[in-house]
Amino acid sequence: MGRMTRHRIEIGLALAITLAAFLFVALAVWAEERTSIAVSEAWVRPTIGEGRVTAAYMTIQNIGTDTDVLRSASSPKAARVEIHETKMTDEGVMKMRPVENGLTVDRGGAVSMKPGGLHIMIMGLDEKLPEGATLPLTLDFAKAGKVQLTVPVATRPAGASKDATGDHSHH
Ligand SMILES: [Cu+2]
Repeated sequence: MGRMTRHRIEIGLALAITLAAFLFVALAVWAEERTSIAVSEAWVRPTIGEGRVTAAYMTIQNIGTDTDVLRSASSPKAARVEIHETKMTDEGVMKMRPVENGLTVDRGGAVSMKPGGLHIMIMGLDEKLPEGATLPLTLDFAKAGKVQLTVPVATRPAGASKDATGDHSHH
């Protein structure tokens, strides 16, 4: 009798594991289908002194089937988040301004945000951002919807050494 019970438990357990495996695969496929945006090498600069302003950089890849537009960004830790572009004016002065009508990421393409160029401007932070901390950031795309990120606070991208040897963003 005791042996029978154990056997049943084992069968039950095997079924549960199988079911869990099926669910896991189903969820993974579901997530796969919905993912059309891949963000890599995201980093945000530490704040300086009592400053509560900083900028975040990253590479946004569109691995979906349609062109998408990054419409806005937000963070629960910041009052305002804007998509900015730094450009040299005719007078030779570096100036940054908000990107009008969102940032287009072509199908199969990538947009690289780097110091001196495109960046995500973070204003009105709740607190200092020391190196080693993280910042929650949400990107809102026209097609892909909201993409949640946890961005490490650092003075350079985590995969910085990769940039020196080659560039994976060209296609
Ligand atoms: Cu800016």
